[in-house]
Amino acid sequence: MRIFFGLETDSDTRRALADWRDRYGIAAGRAVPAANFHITLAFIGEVDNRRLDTLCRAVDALEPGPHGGAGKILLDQVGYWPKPGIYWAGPSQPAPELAALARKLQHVGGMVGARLEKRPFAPHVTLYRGCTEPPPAPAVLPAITLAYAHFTLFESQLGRQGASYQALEHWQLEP
Ligand code: 3AM
Repeated sequence: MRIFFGLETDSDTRRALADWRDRYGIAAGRAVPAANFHITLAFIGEVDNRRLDTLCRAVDALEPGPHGGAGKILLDQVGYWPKPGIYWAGPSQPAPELAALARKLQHVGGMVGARLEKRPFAPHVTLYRGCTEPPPAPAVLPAITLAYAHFTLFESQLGRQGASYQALEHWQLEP
């Protein structure tokens, strides 16, 4: 199975992002279904059940402190990355706690064979895929707060309708 760690979005955040996208964030590409909105922390890739179990137990064994705490990030900017062809919403301010968590999860992923991500962590919610042209600058930027109190291990299933994500396991973050 194909897996990654990420932050889920709650229904209010999903709705706010979808509303902003409908009004201001139009792009020539495939709109990601709001149910799929998430922030990837660490992409792991293909694992079998044994590696999945090893990975989960290694995350369990992380000290509670280093998981960092629950927090919030303000999604107040948008961007376009031509190589993956995605248009996204993300924070304009650095999110050091989240970056530390992402690094830790990437490191744990390395134990089951995941490739280490060389690019710096850039938290983002993908709004459109398959954008071959830069989207027009929006008239109004988003200002949407995503609060998080846990992180999630997702399975990504690729179907005819595109990807769908199943939450396999959650880990709480300190309040
Ligand atoms: O969070 P976003 O939408 O940017 O593009 C995939 C998606 O990113 C990315 O992992 C997230 C959940 O599927 N992804 C897919 N394959 C990848 C790979 N080989 C990858 N990220 C890094 N390396």
